[in-house]
Amino acid sequence: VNAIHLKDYIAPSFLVNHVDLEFILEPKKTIVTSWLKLTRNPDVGGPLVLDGDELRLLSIKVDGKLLETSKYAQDNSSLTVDGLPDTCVLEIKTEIDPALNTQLEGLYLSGGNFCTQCEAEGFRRITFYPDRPDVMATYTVTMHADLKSHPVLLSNGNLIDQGVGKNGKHWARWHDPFPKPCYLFALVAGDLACYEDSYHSGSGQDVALKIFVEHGNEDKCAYAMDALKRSMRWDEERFGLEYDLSIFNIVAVSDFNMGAMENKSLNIFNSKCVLASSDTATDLEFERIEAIVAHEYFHNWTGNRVTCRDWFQLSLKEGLTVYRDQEFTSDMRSAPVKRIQDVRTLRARQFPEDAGPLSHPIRPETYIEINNFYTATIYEKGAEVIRMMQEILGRDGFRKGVDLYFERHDNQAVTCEDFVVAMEDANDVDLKHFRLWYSQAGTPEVDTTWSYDEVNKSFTLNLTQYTPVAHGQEGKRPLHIPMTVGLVGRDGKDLPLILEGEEGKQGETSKTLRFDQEQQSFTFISVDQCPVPSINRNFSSPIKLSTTYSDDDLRFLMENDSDAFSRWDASQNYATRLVLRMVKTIQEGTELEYDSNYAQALARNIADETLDPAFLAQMLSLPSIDYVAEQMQVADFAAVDQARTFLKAGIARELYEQFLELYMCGKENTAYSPDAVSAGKRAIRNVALGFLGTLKNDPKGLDLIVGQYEVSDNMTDRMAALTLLASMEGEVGEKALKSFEQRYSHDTLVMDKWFAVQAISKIPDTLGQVKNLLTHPAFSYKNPNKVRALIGSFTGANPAKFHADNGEGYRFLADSIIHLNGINPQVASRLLSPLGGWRRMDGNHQKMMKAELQRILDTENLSKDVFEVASKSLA
Ligand code: BAL
Ligand code: ZN
Repeated sequence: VNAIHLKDYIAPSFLVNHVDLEFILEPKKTIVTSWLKLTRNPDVGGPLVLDGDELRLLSIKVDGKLLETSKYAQDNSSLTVDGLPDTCVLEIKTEIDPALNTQLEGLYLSGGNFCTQCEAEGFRRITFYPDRPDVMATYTVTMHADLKSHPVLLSNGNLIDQGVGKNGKHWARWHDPFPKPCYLFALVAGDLACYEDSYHSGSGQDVALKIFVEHGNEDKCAYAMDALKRSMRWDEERFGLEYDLSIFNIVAVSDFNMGAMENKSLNIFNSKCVLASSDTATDLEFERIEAIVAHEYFHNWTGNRVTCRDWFQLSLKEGLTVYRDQEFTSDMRSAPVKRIQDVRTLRARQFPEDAGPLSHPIRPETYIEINNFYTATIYEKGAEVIRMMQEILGRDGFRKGVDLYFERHDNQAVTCEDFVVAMEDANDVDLKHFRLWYSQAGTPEVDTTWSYDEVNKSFTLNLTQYTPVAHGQEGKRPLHIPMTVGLVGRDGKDLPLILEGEEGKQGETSKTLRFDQEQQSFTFISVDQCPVPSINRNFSSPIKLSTTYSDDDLRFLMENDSDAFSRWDASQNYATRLVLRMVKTIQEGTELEYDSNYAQALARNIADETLDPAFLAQMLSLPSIDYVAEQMQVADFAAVDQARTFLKAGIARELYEQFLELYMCGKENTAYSPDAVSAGKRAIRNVALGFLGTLKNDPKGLDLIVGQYEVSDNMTDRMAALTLLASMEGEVGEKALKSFEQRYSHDTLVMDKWFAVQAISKIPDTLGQVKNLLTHPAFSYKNPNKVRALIGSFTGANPAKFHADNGEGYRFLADSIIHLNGINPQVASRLLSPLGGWRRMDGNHQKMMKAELQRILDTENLSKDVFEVASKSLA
């Protein structure tokens, strides 16, 4: 298996000026003809090499003349044509079988409809082509299909012609005037309903907006459409970026590897990320739909108009676009709550990745299968790196940099370096040291100590940074870390900050320090009392912070920090500390003791009526089992689960009345609305219900949960209750699950939730239940959503069960991956990561996990996707 290296990049030998494509669409036999207008790249010699995967070549012509077989050579991944003139039209006819395509890359069928997924390298499964993002061309696409079964025919750009043909066929021709790489090509042919609206841009252009869905789902499109219109407006206002065509289409399909895809003017979405109604989607799903619709729309500029030179630059478009969608959500909803959610995700997914065998920088240097690099590092850490630049340059400086980036690079395929240079040039700054974030993997660990000088009234903060050796990368260097700090005085208010050497400056209350050496001290002067420092406010840098806070300091910050993120983080920090102390007690075999100080600090937050309910819900949410276990040298998931449950029940007992009151007072009589304020109120009520639900033998709590399940008028509340019930043994849980199944058996997306809730259940034999569900008629290995809901939820979101001492969880995951390898390698490989965490387990668990990884590697016909992740995990 060959690895591909960034250092080997060479420009393409031929450029494609224009592509004409014709599709004769039949499920089992689709004929694709392409006419490529080629020009030799004057800088590069060599033959034309086209990529191709599982294609049947029918014929090749050059300028209309059939090419003799001696003039080209084909192997199972490429077609090489030598001796071409410097400019010519190459005509290639191929045959493909969309019905057989279970990988869901290239052209495939979902529910009888044709659709495509070409990023990263799916276009080579449609026709022979230089399948690389630095080859950009305009496209004209003609589709022929059966009129009755496939009345809707869509591709990128504008519809320029259409007609009815013979034998019940019809055809349509689309033209996309913007040059694009082939990964942004899309085609849809199917029987779909259309939900329409329109948008009037700031400069007066009208854009027709259409969302295509399976018939019967038209009533679940309104929220996505509204999110789209708000995204379009926001991008004009925040970044001065307007849409550039008069039509924008979204198509929702049930079988999709990713969340969605930003194909030029024809976004294709996993239906999970479009369809929502109060009865079928939770508040978090509404929020996710809003974010993903925005994300794909924002790609029109950051990704499509300016794209990536090669796939090592993936974070150029993904990190930047995630940053943009995060900012959008912050503006639409609560900024602190959004920041907290994003940091939770980063800590849950990216930090472990960066500490594990698949650690890679946001601009990787090598890969075997690019599909394995659509990672939390490329996306979420990539967004953090962009956010740090905005922290360093200020909002206006950052905007100037973005403007210059588009001025220079519109319609080009560029690199991360080009983006950073635009930031530097627009602001006249040097980001030389900052660039290290692009090439150095691993999460920096920052140790802090501090001292207060009573006599000189000065406060000194000492920072030390260290990045652990990550897999395959040694010799880490100190990074340029923008570290935002504040000093909180005894009365809970921020003190003015004046750095030594900056006397005479007006004291701000938050300051971003430039921390760029291994060790650095910062002294603040005129500090008239001993403060508690608030460090890495708003998570100004993606680091792990280690501090010498006392429990009292953490409680103080939990109640006083003016920075909402740091206030929440103090709560997480404190709870993590308590759980870890209890884990030790469990491991030592002594009796657990409950410490009520934490609950009392929470109680004072509950009593603070100025707090936003959505924020309070975050304050009251304990760190996850995974997060706590991540802080241990040797992870002990069972003990963490036990300790966390003990803490949660203790808090529930102590604050019983407060939780009851939160629950009762938050009750609203108005009809469901998915807006952020209403969602925040539901969130706090459901957090309160979750605490009450931990109390065994509390009939009142149980009544509330059962009652909520039965009477709620929305999926958020119903699902919150069902989640609690599904973890209860016996009739009460079974009854609720049965009723849910009956109620929603017609709705495949809601059934995903039904599978997932059983996979994360705490009942004794969760795995047995999951295995039984594999034979449920609604489950299918061919549908990625189903696989993720059932198998992925068990292996990825139920750590205490997955790591069961008998190794059954590991065996189940390996069996699933081996089976899925032959169906959909991308889905199989993404399921693998829990097994990669073996280094953090005890010897017995390590042995079992490694044996399963080895069993996967020994499988015949292993895909590149699974091979890469399994072999790196074991190495
Ligand atoms: N480009 C793949 C899907 C996304 O990140 O939008
Ligand atoms: Zn994206």
